[in-house]
Amino acid sequence: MNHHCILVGAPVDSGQSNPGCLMGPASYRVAGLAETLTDLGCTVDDRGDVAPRAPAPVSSRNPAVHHLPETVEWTKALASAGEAAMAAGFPIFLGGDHSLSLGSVAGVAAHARQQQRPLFVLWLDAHSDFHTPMTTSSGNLHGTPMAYIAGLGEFEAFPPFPDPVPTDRICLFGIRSVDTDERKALHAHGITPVDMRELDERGFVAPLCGFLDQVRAANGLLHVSLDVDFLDPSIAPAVGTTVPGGATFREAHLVMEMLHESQLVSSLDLVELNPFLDERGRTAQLMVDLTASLMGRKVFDRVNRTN
Ligand code: 6HN
Ligand code: MN
Ligand code: MN
Ligand code: MN
Repeated sequence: MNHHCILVGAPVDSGQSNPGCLMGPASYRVAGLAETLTDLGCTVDDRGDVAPRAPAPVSSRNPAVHHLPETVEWTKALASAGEAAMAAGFPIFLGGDHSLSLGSVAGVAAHARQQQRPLFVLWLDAHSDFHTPMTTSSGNLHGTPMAYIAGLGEFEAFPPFPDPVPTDRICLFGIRSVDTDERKALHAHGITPVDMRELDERGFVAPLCGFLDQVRAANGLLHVSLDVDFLDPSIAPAVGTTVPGGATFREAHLVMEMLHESQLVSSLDLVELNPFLDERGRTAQLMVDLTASLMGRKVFDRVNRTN
């Protein structure tokens, strides 16, 4: 794992309808993300917030879709910022709603292609985000990045995804809200999310280890996209799309600690934080603490771990 962290602010608010995610990057900075990483021995390069170009007048054939031009420009700007950051270190994208991953993962994928390394994606989320602009009924484009990354479906004015990630390199983890059209598409493409039912039954360790083994065997790069709503709303209220029954405090930290021990993660999105909905900064603080666990913070150095 690269310990030169590149912070890429992505104050994207166009992919959903609950204003406030644009304050996300500022909230992470106030919560001390850079200082926390520095304390862990990382070096930190905060590149500030990405600024997209003025949107061109493009419209969707689906009348429900809103802010398509803005989201397309964010995608382009974040793809180039992301590719540059990958070349320099370990990018952490500070969202911003989840539509930012249309761009962040595009940049990461372009870098992976250049390095001739297979890219894997771990999607920690209540939702599968597997709509396309054609199938979304909410019109919220934050519900689409996973299909874009997999290269599936029509994405209208968006640039073609650089190097689509095959479905067997994608792990949707923590899922507990899937729309009808998403379910059909997931079935059609043979994707079985690791949903909360499976995690209840098998625990978090075995499914995650299985996926990490795949990444290791392929010498892959691993992008992790952490949506605030992966977490249970009782510990992470600052998100517009809360779904009950999410990961607990310890389950979420365990995932991050295991990711750290794997040494496989090469980039990270922190998405969907809406500071306007937070309670005394507790969700922002939790997201910073989870990032710290991913970067190696622990209470005790364990030796001889077997899994
Ligand atoms: N997220 N499936 C719902 C929709 O509006 O398409 C919710 C999407 C949530 C998006 O998790 O980033
Ligand atoms: Mn999401
Ligand atoms: Mn979500
Ligand atoms: Mn480390």
